[in-house]
Amino acid sequence: MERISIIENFFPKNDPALLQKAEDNLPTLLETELVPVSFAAPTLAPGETVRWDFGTHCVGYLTLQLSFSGSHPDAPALLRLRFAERLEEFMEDASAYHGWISKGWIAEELLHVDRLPFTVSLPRRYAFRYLECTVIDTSRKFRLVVDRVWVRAVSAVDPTRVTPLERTDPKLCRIDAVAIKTLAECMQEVFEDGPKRDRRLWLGDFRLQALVNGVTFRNFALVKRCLYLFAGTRFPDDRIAACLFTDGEPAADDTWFSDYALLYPVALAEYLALTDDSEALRDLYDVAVAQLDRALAMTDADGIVNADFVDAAFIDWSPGLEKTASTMGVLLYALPYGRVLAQKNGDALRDAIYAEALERGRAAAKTRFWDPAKGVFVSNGQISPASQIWMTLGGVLPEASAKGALCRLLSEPSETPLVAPYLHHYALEALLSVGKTDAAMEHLLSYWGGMVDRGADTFWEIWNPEAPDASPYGGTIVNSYCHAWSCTPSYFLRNHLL
Ligand code: RAM
Repeated sequence: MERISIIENFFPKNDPALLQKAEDNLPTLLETELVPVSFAAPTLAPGETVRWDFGTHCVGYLTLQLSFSGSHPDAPALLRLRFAERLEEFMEDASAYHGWISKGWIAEELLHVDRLPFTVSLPRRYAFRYLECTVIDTSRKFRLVVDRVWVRAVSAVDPTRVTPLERTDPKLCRIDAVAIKTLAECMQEVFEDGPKRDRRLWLGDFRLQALVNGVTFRNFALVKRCLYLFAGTRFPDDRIAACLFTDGEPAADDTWFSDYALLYPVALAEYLALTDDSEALRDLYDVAVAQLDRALAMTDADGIVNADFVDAAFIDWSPGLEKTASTMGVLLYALPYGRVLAQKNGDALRDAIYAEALERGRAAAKTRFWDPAKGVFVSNGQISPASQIWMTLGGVLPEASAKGALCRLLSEPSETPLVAPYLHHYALEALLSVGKTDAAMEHLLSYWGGMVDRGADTFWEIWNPEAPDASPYGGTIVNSYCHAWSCTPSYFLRNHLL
């Protein structure tokens, strides 16, 4: 399911004052030295392989201290290094990957070491727990000795600073710990979506990370930095990009996701609720409401989001998903946050416009999507869990009526099942919004608990228990196994469920 946006001659609109404030909130990364759990300096002949387990997921820079045994080396040592977040990844064959995102994400290196003894520090940052080293060749005269291996691990936060959950089901404690570790690994100079890939600031992921951060690390400077980055480099017409490149000069990607853009005012309102940062309200208000204003301008005569807006929505990686109802739901979900911002900023006119749009939009959505005979929301002929989730979150029906459709669709097999933990987050949020606390807890235990049962140290980018080997990219070798949008169990457990 390719999803590539290329806009010729795309020049983001940069606001130096906003970018400077983002820069002022750049975190200093904490560094920790990590070594494999057990290590006995191996002597390796050509063709031999050794694997090390660092015992925990690491994001950082690898150093190998190498020497030799035998005669003086008369040729380079040629090594292949492979990094894996899960042990299963070593079963993958890089040459068999022909997907639509770059092979450059495959975590492998071919290394020539011309002089021995030598200490090699890799310049690239890796995300992994396991490391494999294969000696492809030395020469007849010598063998390679690995004297020491270590990682300079980096993160903006220290996960041990968050008080672990106690006095509750051990499985829930484990899920919470894995979620916190996932978030910590993704908290670098920005909230990255995944430290293996794409290693950048994605808006949909960011909103969820900020939620979890609010009940764990409470690193609001990093949230502020990211809010300013999104506003500081945007589309020339003020749309907020779906993601930003922040390694180097910040630059908006030429990709716009209509649903992600709507989450910007949501994230800003949530940030302000926790910090009361009046400077941020002043600086970011116009950009935030511009996202809602554009969405409203892209509705049809009935007030339903138009086809262009729907085409630009992400919602989930579920192939074949019809997204009109879901995208409309995101708009209805975001409007009340827009009202909060307008009220905080004394913008009575906008508050009234959003209130009216909300009322009209909910009524239109009910007429367009709700099928009273079937008791479900139908989006252009398709019945999907995603539509039920977002229509529920959009408040289209009163709680009691929305509940049935939502619960049924989440428990029955579907042709368009939820794929990414991102949409599972909103499934949980929807269940809680209609008072289905037990169902939310069950869902959390079975979905995120399912990853824990399969040995997850950090939560994954993609997990569909019905199709465990699925990848939206055309190969699991580029899937990320420490992915920001999957870290929200801690938010639910710490804020709602326990
Ligand atoms: C991928 C990343 C990111 C997500 C987008 C939609 O490239 O996994 O997390 O937000 O897709």
